[in-house]
Amino acid sequence: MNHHDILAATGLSEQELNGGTLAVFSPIDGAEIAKVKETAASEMPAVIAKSQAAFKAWRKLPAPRRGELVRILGEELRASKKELGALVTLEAGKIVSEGLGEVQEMIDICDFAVGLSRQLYGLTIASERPGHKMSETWHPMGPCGVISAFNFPVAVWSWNAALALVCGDPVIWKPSEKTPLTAIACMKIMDRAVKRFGADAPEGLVQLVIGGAEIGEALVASKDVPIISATGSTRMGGIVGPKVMARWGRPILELGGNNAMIVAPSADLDMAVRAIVFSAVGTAGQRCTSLRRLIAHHSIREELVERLAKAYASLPIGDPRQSTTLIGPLVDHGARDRMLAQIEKAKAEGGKVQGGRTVTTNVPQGGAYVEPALVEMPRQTDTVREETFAPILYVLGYDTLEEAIEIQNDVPQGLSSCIFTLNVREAETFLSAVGSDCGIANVNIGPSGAEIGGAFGGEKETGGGRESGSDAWKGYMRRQTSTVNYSSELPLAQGVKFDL
Ligand code: UN1
Repeated sequence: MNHHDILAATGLSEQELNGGTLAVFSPIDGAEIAKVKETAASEMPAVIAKSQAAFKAWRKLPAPRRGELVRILGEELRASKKELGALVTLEAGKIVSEGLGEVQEMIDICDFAVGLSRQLYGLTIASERPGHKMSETWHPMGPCGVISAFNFPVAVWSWNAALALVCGDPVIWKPSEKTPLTAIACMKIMDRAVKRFGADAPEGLVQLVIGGAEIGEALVASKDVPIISATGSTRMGGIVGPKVMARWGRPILELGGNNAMIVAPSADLDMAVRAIVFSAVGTAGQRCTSLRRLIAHHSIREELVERLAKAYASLPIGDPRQSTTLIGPLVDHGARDRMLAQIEKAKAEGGKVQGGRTVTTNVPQGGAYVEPALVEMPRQTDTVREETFAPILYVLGYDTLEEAIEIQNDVPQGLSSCIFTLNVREAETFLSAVGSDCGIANVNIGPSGAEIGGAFGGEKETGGGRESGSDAWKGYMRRQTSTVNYSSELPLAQGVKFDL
């Protein structure tokens, strides 16, 4: 499908596509595909006020009823999967299968949230006082601002929106300026769901704001937006997090990763090679979970690098719309320049580079296509410790598992990690308190491509937030501890006596 057909299939109107000033480019060939309307900073107070008004109504609806809206959203996403997936390909440059996979991730979180809407469990706690009952209840928190990145332009919004909605919170979404079209398309799908759901959905329950830093800033600064869920660079999170906390809001941060795989002597190398290639070059290395560091035991390092170099040499790079392509373009030329610059820095630190060159033949002209790079490093240098959003895989060696874990943890980020081993002692040590320090730690699976059922996020400069599955929903609600006295006495806790 050409650009025009992909856009036409989404049903976006001429006004939505070309009614504004923010130019949108396709990473496929750098072509301008739209000029969308930006939200003015002066409109933000009204947007936030609307969200607060929506909160007053939405929080009163029983959670299972709120879940019904998310159930319908899941249905609408199923019906639009192909068109939305294709738009992700057009606007973010993902290969077809990954574009569709992203929409599937949205459907999955909707299913998860529908079930959750009949749970949102609290606790009962044994009280030390006779005739007393102690319990814990979860209540809606208020508007949730969602700041999302270009690389998962729709799924990350849905992780937040599906949970926030069942938890009773309205949503204000600020997508990346690079991917507003997929956001507009999601809003159309959301609007269809709201219409089917009926009058119980207050106006302004889910709103989209498009624009740059000043739009995000309005959300970050407002006391009326108690939750800010931000996904993106550590630099961005370092600004957003403290500002939200300074006004007593709750940040949920999902920032940079520098994900590693340890390959032990016993590893199934066939499986490891496949896992490495998918996680290092899939999405052109532009997932926050992409594999960036390979820590291979000295006894197998050389063989592994040889096998990887061979696999890398045959990878189909090109137009992400073609079903045979595995590596599409980087998001833009700036991303490619940063990749090339990092490779030069690594070289200066003693790195031995294979691949990593610009590709201009058999690819659409105008896009930023690159060969993925394999960079063997003498040690973990400063450049290796930085996250570069591109397909660069640094290879390091180790002798003992202890050393491997030390290298794995010796970076500022703490998102995802994994070990390939058939040795249960090694696997369990890696997952133990003295093992990986990351939010995600896998065995015989690469670091990327997590399912929605688990909590997603990581430690250190990754920001500490958790989104998606498990009990991440608690981040979208406020906790209330209640003690009820149904006796006719008034005993005090801790045995305190205060007789009048
Ligand atoms: C991201 O890159 O921001 O685990 C999210 C994964 C995907 C989500 C990535 N399920 O790779």
